[in-house]
Amino acid sequence: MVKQQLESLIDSNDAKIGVIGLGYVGLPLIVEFGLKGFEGIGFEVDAKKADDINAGRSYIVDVSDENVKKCVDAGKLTATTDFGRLAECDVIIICVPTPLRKTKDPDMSYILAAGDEICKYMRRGQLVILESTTYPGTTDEVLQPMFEEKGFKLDEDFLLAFSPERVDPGNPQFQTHNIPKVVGGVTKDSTDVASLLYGKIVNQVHSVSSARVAEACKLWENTFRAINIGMANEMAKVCNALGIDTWEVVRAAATKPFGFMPFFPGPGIGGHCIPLDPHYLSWKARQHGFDSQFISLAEQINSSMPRYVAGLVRDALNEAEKSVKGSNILILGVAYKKDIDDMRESPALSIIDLLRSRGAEVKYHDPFVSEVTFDHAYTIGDGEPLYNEELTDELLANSDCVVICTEHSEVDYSRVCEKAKLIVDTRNALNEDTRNGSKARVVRL
Ligand code: SAJ
Repeated sequence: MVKQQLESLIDSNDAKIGVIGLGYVGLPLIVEFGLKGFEGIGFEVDAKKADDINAGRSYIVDVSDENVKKCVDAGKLTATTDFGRLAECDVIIICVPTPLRKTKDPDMSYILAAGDEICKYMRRGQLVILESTTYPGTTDEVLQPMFEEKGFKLDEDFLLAFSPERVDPGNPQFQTHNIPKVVGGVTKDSTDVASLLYGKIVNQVHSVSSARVAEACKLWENTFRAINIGMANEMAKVCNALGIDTWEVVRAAATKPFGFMPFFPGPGIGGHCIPLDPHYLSWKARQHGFDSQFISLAEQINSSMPRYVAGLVRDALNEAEKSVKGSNILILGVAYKKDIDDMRESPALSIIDLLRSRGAEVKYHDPFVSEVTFDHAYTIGDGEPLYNEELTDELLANSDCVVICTEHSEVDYSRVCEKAKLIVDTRNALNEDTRNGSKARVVRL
């Protein structure tokens, strides 16, 4: 049976590992296998990425050029756009994007494309693992039939499992080797062999009884965050209405040593996980006649935050007898969270759009983001990109309002408070001393 054959190859580190998609999930994964002595082939549709890898260059913040080069030079890593080489692999791990369509429905096109490529070159004796975040049932309802239609039988000819990616880009404490790995096979043989494989590169493998359990686990993790962030945002609105300092409340609640986990209000949620993953779960639940209200309520509250922040700006300018229209507004920090350059789903884009639609002249400063482009989803303005402005004293002094959307560590907030007239702080970036010593009026979420 294929189980024994693969177990033997994995035990001896001779299993050849194929990874489809060398992004922030796939590249760290294939390099981790390479450093542990497995030969890996990375499959990319982007020839430039493949060329970079083969030249020993990394384009992912958590993967060093040194480690890529070490694997390439040792013959443990090759990147290619030739999917025909999938036939050489004993293990194939799919690490492709799972975005949402504009209708908030799952976009499975990348998984289907990867499945099609695997079908073209599949041979007996392969283990296929899906890591892309997706709705429960994808592995056994979508991928399994694709392979069986080619005449392959599960357990006899191939194994199939799901293992959620838990990569947290830029996290200094947790990387591939020390993040527990959940593994669920469509069959027990699949679970056993996939767990044996990951046990070669991670300290802790948590095997579960099915691929669906593993798929649901990942969505639970990130839906948990989306809902709790939504609650923090609603609490900010309540505290604001009651004239209570939101941040002081949540900091006090966080002193509870059990039964509480602090989440913080913000200008909305960005990134490629939290705004999207819950919709994979609610979409699937709806197929079974269940309406997951928590997910839609969290979405409503979280996506209301940009408009709420624009309202804070409007009211703060009004206090200074100014209108939004004609005001110079500086957005401080546009990335979706601090100290990274990722703009995906960043709420700052919506805030810029809303302020521009009310006639404000909007500029931004973000040390990590050189240019902000507005796709068709952001209709206001002439669609021209915005470019990062140098944070000069003059820029601060000429701004009628500075909106802190992302609290990058390297910004000198004391200088911002010294030179600006009005600050709307959506991240509690200004500590009490800075706020109390501020020449600028400070309004907070
Ligand atoms: N946010 C808040 N308030 C909070 C926490 C986050 O407004 O209390 C906002 C952030 O500013 C951001 C969005 O929500 O715009 C998402 O933030 P996040 O901290 O969840 O960061 P992500 O999107 O990078 O989430 C990733 C996820 N990792 C994986 O899916 C493998 C998530 O599961 C991790 O828990 C998270 O990183 C993390 O903890 O850093």
